[in-house]
Amino acid sequence: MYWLVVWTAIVTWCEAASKFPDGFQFGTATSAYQVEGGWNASDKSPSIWDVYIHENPSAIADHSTGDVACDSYHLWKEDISLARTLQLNFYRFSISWPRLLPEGFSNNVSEDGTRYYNNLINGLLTVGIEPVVTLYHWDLPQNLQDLGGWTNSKIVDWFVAYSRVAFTLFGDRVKTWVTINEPTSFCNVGYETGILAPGITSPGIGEYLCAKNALLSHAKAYRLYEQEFKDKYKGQVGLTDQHVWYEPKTPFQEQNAQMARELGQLYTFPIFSDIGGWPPNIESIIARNSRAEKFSSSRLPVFTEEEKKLVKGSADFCGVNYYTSRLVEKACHQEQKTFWPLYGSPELDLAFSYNSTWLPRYNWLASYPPGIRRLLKSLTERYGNIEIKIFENGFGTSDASLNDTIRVQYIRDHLEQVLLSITEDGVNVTAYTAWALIDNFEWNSGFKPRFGIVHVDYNDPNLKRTPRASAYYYADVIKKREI
Ligand code: GBH
Repeated sequence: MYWLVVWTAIVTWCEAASKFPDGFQFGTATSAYQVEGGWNASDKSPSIWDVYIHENPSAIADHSTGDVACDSYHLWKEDISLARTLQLNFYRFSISWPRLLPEGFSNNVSEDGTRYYNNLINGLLTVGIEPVVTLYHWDLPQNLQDLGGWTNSKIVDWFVAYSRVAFTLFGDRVKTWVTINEPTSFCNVGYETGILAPGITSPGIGEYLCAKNALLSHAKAYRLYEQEFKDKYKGQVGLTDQHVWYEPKTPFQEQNAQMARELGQLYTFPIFSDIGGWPPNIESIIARNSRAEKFSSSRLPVFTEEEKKLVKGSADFCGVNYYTSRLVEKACHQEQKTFWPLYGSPELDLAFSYNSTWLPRYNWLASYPPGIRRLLKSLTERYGNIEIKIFENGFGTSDASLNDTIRVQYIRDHLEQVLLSITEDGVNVTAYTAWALIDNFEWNSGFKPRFGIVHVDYNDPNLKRTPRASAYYYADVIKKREI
């Protein structure tokens, strides 16, 4: 009898330990430029990606473009039926700003763009899948870039006007809005190093102008929803950023690792900290560097008290895109024209690398599942019991095969750590998103990296989609709600 009780307890405990809590949501993601194609369909105007890629074909590894990509502009029904086969709880996609607003401004709303996103949203809802909509996943209307894009503070008004159109048109059905995807990435590669569209090289300046404007744009869109839509529609609005977990390369580098984590909070601290504004030690280091370089004021634009208040608390959840971790050490004053969160910070004079045991590795992506748990724990320790949604996690391979055991393992191992965050660390994480639903255009790496749990045959004129082993695995996780 006694043993029976113990046995039952163990079995129940094991079940509980491997089960995701009720309400935990599983999804997959894509973004407009990476899958849609239809770059000049109907009245759509060019985005910065259309222009950048047509003018700089050699900036892309395989000289490909997103002109057609996965042609989801025409094949959206197939994407929905894949999402349905997998029984996803949600599908995260992004709206192409210049498809919805061909002039970038809200004076002219495209009928074709409206129809396209209505079809997608309604199609998903019909098969019981929640649409999660990102407003900005890097495809700015080119005419707004001609006016300075994210470095012009007017972008705040333009973005809020765009958000208003989207909330008005789709808010009755879309309950989860992601304002901006990975400001850490696009402000750096777009306006600092210039390695991705719009290709502006402005070291130490461009990224920070973009950073402040992106935060204000997000916050004002959040406040707009809060004031005019929330009562009616009861949705959630937040931002999702790329998070890299930083560990010290040697025990002596602990402080440097902490500084890297601090810089990694550039977009999170202003929203979730009690005091608001930039992380104070980062703000003072940049001010000090700027003075040493003889600038008359800090290269990092300050927040007024009013702006701090606007941004502080402007999110219903904290979106986390996690792929990889890095080891941190002090650098020797190297000139860097690389993507900061992955390769090093010239501002802090830090160099990043990976541990050789973090396998598998593909390009910049070294798999380190414990990193996601440590990251989630540190966010929770820092900001309290905030709701966290993992809006991207995935692995790229150059191997296009359907039997993607590497990806199955990657997803399984990361899900395991997410579950431990919930059961052991008490982290309030409520969603997991596999990047990506389908293979797609991987920015400057072109079509070579395969991130899809579903294979896309780019040689087939119909761009045939075929689920990989990882898709079947993920569908099974969703069905059983356990790993
Ligand atoms: C995310 O970026 C994006 O949100 C998504 O669109 C993308 O497809 C996905 O992850 C997979 O990459 O490293 O110097 O060659 C993650 C961060 C930013 C990593 C761009 C690759 C390319 C510049 N990515 N970066 S570099």
